[in-house]
Amino acid sequence: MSRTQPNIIVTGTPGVGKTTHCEMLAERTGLRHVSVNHIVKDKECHEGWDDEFGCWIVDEDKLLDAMEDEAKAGGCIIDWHACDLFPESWIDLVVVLRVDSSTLYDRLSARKYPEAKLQENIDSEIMQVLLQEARDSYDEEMVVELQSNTSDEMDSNVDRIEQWVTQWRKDNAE
Ligand code: DAT
Repeated sequence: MSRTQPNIIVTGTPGVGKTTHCEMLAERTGLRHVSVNHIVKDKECHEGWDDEFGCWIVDEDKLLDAMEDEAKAGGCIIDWHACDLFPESWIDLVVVLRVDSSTLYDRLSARKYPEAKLQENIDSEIMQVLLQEARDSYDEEMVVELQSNTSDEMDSNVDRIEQWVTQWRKDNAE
């Protein structure tokens, strides 16, 4: 069965602006903001807490099971710092948000990240880890890289994705 609403992944290093973008997009498009962090926690799709990295150790099979019905129904804006685990058939667009390292440093310091975690995330952003993961996992036409340093950039990103959703709906109307 084909979806009547698209599924979008908004991904990137922690602090790039995923949650902020997803909330604005959900408001503008009527699609649902699906926070994978919340699902991992609420539906216990994990094998415990990793003290060193300060995050859940995700059980990907459980997570995919927990998300399958919602993804198949369509209309999800999936908010997560990884994208390679989702089957390509679930996804219509992958947005990778990017940010300059000094801006990222300020945002993660404001979150009081421990130094090692902060540095690891900045290195990951500089090395484009998430962009590469997206390009390796999805058709290149599905992946868009957008800058997220300023509110102007955020506004223009949200406009652009909203336009994409409008077009998708036209193209997929019955
Ligand atoms: P993420 O969900 O990727 O961890 P977030 O949405 O929580 O990121 O944003 C982290 C902080 O940075 C938050 O205080 C909002 C701010 N921010 C995000 N994107 C921004 C942008 N493009 N311009 C200005 N501030 C931004």
